[in-house]
Amino acid sequence: MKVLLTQPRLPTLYQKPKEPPLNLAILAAVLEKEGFTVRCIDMEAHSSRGYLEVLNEFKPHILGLSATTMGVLKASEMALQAKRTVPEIVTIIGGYGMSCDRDYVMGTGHFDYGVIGEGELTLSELSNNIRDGKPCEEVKGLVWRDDGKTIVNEPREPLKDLDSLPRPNFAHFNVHGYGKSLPIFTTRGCPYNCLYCVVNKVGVRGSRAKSAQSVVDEMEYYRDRYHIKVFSVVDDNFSVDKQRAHAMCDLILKRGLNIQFLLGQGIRADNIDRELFFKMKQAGCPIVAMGVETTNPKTMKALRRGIRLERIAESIEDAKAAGLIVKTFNLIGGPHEVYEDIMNTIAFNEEMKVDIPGYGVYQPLPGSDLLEWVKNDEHARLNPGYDPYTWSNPGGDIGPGDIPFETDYFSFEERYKAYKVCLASVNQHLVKGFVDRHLGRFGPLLYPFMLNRPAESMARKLYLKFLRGRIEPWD
Ligand code: B12
Ligand code: SF4
Repeated sequence: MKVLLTQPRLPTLYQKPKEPPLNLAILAAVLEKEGFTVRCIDMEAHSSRGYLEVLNEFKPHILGLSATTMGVLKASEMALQAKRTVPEIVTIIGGYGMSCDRDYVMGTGHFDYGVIGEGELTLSELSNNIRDGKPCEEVKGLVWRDDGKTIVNEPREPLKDLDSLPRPNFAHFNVHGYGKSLPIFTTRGCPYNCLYCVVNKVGVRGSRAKSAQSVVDEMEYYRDRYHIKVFSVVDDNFSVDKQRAHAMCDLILKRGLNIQFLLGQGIRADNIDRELFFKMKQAGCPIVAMGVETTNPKTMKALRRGIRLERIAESIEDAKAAGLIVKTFNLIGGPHEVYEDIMNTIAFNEEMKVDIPGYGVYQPLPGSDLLEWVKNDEHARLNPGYDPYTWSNPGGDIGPGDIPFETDYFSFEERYKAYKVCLASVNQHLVKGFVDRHLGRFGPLLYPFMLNRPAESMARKLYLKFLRGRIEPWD
């Protein structure tokens, strides 16, 4: 039986994907182990004609689509196209979009089944049942339609032993056509519960980890098979278990792997210490990202982050002392926050000499507690034009109408203004960082020539080009 796995293309910040998709690679490996003939097509890297060609030529019995919230509508179009091309095809949707809002997704009408949470076991059981002509009512983690109604089966327990999974199969992709790195997961889930985060919608709250040995074996395999030496860790919380993180670094060093691993997706600033930063740097980690999000203690509390700014500052200092490039995530306009707080956040990043400060607006995504907060707080209101299913930020920029919500104390206009100030500060910051790093003590002499709008944006472009592929595959 033939299965086609795919994900839609979206106009996002990222012009071209830098890495083949891990979600499709792991699902492909699981299905292959069960004896299915699998093909993958990553629409981020192919034209829609390519998709139709594959449908016509491969004629899959099952189509598995992966989508984030922003990808659901495109995925639905693709499911419809598939049904028109191969009428008997069974369409299955999985990923964050489905896990966060099953009614909306199943309501689009072109998916036969939806999978909530981790997909490996559910997709494999469902595909086996389809192949063997067995019913699907008992398959845990599955959502399906019956007579126009959405039926939700019993949830599936999260996988306990991540080491039992097969190695993701990247042979389905032109690995070298993407970039210089491959994505890898070493843990799943997160024990925290931040207001704006949907990570625990896939799986349950808490963290599970692969053993150090299995992670390092995987890296070694990819290095030998594809000559890939850079791995981006997509974990939500890489160092929840510090001992395991140490063991992983020790093993990389012991085997003399000579690889790099990037923690650009972020680690919790309080799940790490100076010793681990130094060890990570020694084992080949050049960059680490940490969430700052806000400098206002009341907002920090409302976001349920369970961390203080002082602790974040301490970790930034430790990471810098270890020689790591530090990137931060900062958000604009959380509960209680006003315009001046954002200026403080910029100042904090500058004082801490953060190498790559990143700023974004909050997205009250379906399924998130933030959306409930916006809907229920008497001082907050959603932008009537905001639709999470069509929201995108092509080129990494958003317009004044793209701010998802406002509060009485921080209006849409002020939020947009703050966003622009943040972006300008990032440009200045990157220019200064570049000049300081590469031109040493003579660098500051160049500030008067470089710190103006056109020079800054040119320098930012050059700087990001320089970084790309070296330390951060998707910045
Ligand atoms: C790497 C990554 C990216 C990469 C690559 C994404 C890709 N699809 O190839 C890049 C940088 C391109 C990217 C871009 C974006 N991302 Co992103 N990304 C991630 C990240 C860190 C890891 C994804 C991953 O590979 N996980 C490992 C795999 C194995 O897990 P998984 O994808 O969840 O898949 C499992 C299940 O979901 C399920 N499943 C998934 N697909 C399918 C399909 C079927 C048929 C079945 C049965 C099951 C199934 O089974 C899988 C195995 O268990 C996640 C956060 C995270 N830790 O997961 C955010 C995350 C997915 N991204 C997110 C967002 C918002 C974006 C952007 C919109 C950012 C932007 N502003 O531009 C874009 C949109 C991209 C798109 N095409 O939709 C959000 C999604 C939120 C949501 N509600 O949808 C997340 C959750 C981050 C967050 N905390 O908010 N992203
Ligand atoms: S710590 Fe990070 S991954 Fe965990 S809930 Fe908070 S934002 Fe999400």
